[in-house]
Amino acid sequence: MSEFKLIPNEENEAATARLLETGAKVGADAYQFRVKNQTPHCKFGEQGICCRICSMGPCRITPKAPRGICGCDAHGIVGRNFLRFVAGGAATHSDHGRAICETLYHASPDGAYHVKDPDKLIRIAKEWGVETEGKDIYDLAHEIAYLALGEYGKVFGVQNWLSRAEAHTQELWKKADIEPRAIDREVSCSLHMTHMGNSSLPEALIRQSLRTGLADGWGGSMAGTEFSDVMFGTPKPIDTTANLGVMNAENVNIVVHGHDPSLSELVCDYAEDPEMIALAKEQGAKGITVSGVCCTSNEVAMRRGIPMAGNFLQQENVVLTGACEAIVVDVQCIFPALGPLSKCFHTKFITTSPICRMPDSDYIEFSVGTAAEKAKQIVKTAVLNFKNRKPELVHIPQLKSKATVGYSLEAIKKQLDTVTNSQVDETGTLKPLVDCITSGVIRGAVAMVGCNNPKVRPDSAHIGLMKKLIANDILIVASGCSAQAAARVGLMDKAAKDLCGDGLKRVCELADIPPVLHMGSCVDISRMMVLVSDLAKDAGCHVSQLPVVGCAPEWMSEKAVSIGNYVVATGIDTFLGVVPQVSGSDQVTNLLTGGIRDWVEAAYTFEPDIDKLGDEMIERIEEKRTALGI
Ligand code: MSK
Repeated sequence: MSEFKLIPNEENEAATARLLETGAKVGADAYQFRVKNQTPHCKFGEQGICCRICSMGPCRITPKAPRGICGCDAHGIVGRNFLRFVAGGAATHSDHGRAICETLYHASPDGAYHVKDPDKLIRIAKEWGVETEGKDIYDLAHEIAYLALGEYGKVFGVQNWLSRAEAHTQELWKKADIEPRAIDREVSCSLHMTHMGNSSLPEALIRQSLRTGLADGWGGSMAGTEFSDVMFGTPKPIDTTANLGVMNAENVNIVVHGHDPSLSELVCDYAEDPEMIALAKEQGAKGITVSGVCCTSNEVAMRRGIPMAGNFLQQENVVLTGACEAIVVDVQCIFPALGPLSKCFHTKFITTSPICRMPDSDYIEFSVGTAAEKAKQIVKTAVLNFKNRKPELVHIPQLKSKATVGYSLEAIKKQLDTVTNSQVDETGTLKPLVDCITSGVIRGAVAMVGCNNPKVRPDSAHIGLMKKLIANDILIVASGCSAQAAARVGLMDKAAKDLCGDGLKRVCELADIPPVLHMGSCVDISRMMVLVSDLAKDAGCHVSQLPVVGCAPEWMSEKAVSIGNYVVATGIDTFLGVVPQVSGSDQVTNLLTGGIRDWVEAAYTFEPDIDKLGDEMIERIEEKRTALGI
């Protein structure tokens, strides 16, 4: 019998309940109460059959009113709403990627941002046909950043990174006419297509949804990932800890939250500055602890081992500990509730981006030119706030797990090379993984991604599915809040191999890896796209033939649907535990769950019963193995 134990979800829930008691003392609101006020949800909205695209309406589709005032039916309305949802997600990820490119454009040896992985920069330059010989690395960085920014508005042609895909995938994209052109063009075209009086044909709307998703995954998100690696270092395995117990009652606690590592990297730097630590001691603290929430947390955990306090639905909990001096946010997935909540405590809620302005926050605008000085100001603000803490409100749940994170594609290949002792070139190989899958030691792999959603018991679907999959010898790569769910309970502890089937356990031991590999933040799902493409190349088959599926069991954001679209469009069957708002149209639903298979050789499965969702994923993986004859 295994000795290793995960933190049971009940303990996490008990910790939340205890924190809500503190909240009640100070009159704090929390999402659990707001959910009650918002349910039951509007049925028209849930089914996607409410149209607010022009002001003749809003129009809602009912049996008595099957068409809106313009004559659009349920299928057109649902399809348009879905495409707008995807465009929102693609715009958001891609704008994050653009900000990273701009930061790289301003990197300099004596500035706040540097080129930490010059080899990766040179590899990308060669991939893009840019001469590297004899060039200063910063000149090259600026040249590549400029070209990358051009990908957002390129006049002709398709996204540069598409050439990374397996040849058959590229052919499918061309044939289906879904190769993404300029990133901004796909978002803009989606808004154009869905304007009153344009497309209402489901097939055209879903085709553009896939194309826009691809502009994100193989465009904007990939830029975000690749150039973050160039500036902040390509992640490699590193030990850290996760769950609320990483906050330290004796220290100044700074929590970084959001997505863009440009801010959090510098906050981490200044939190280690001896001047700041001395100041913290003067205030009565023993030191400074930086921890993270959401994908900013993933970014700094992967590169620096900064502990992970929690995922999306933990963001209020970090304030409810009463021990958070500052929650510092950049962009995306930030509850506006943090403003009023922080006011119930001594916590400073510090917003930093013109993209994410919120009431009841202290706004310290962060930009490339002033980054160092603003990061120092933020850390100092947090440190000086320690004295305002109310000791009687401090309660940090003592829950903490060990985690090994930092499995970029490069790191995975390197780890495999170590096992086989093969001397491969700088780009490495996935052949040992192919061998494990072919022999059946590992049955397949699942990319677990996405958010929390109060429609699902927080983290229960992520954790339940991961436990089931690893017990069935299925390797997991995880990102975003799914990765944090795994880390919080211990699934990224190498000792979690004891929860695996015999085959996967053996692989974990040989390769010295945990069974759930942390591949990064939301934008880093682009890493997974290159991973499956390289896997298909090394296996000599198409991506859609691999025993690999994607899953977002608790997703909630527009970004998640954009991700789903590029994952599925890359040939990976994608399983969702929260049904998208498309059930009002059987035509759109049938396209997404079946029809698109004719274009991209993959489709969605929507299944809110998490046990069934797990069974269906395993079944799909086994079907693929049978089809391959392995
Ligand atoms: S943070 S998009 S809640 S994964 Fe990337 Fe988590 Fe979803 Fe935000």
